[in-house]
Amino acid sequence: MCQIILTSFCPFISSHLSGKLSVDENVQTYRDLEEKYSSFFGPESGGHWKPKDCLPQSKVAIIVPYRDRDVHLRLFLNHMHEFLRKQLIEYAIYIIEEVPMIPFNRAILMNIGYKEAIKDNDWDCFVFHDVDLVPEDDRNLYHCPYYPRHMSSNVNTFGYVLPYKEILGGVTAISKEHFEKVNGFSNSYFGWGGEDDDFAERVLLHNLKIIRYPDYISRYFMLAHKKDVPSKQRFNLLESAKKRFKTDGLNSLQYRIESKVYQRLFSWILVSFDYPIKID
Ligand code: BGN
Repeated sequence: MCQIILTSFCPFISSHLSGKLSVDENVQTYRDLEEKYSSFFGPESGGHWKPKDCLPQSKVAIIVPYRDRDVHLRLFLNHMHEFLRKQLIEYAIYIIEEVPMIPFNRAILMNIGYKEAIKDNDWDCFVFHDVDLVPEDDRNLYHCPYYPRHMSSNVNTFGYVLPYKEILGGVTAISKEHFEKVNGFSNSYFGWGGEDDDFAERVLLHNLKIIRYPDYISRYFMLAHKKDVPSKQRFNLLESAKKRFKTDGLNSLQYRIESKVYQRLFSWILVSFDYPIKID
């Protein structure tokens, strides 16, 4: 006798949501965190979770560019796994780390995260996420609407005010289709600043809009850290952004995987890449 199992879609707005959240700033050890979440993640699950009793409506890869922010990562993992599970989506957290001693390039790390994540699963949505930002309201749904969404528009360190209209940094959700269409991020921005403005330009050049949640939902708490030194080259690069987007991005990305480990709470990918001898 054949048995038919009918499973329905998870609700778009989960009944587990509670609205405003507090941020737990107690730094736990990895061992304690793994213990805390052991009933949800197997030892090599790579921080990949999906609801058991319903079919998730979104498959979301959370891509986190990373270097040297161990305390932030632990606070981030603790906050995000709780937050994401309640939304009843399928998701995984990818930590894309750069080897030490080479100049930081946030955008290359996010492009690599995208390329590696699509090898694992048919993700339809990508949330590019700074490790020092955590959402303060769980009505901030991590999925991809038609247009790219700037999620972190109201950050405590900016007085919960949008700094400028085209900002697309911090936390950004974009569908697979649109990320491919805009050729991902530029690979050219070494050091701090500008790569997100370049990305915004790509998005707008492709006739896409940047959308946002209302202010009371898109609130984020930035974990404390020293301010990075802005790069000097970012102004020139931004000036040539329009000319570069077709040839500088996913289609020109080159990198080496130094290590890839599916840990319990995240997929960890250590990478290296070439960089110009002289960077201003
Ligand atoms: C902007 C940076 C962004 C950064 C935001 C918020 C530049 C380009 C210079 C024209 N842009 O100033 O990269 O996300 O601040 O910190 O530096």
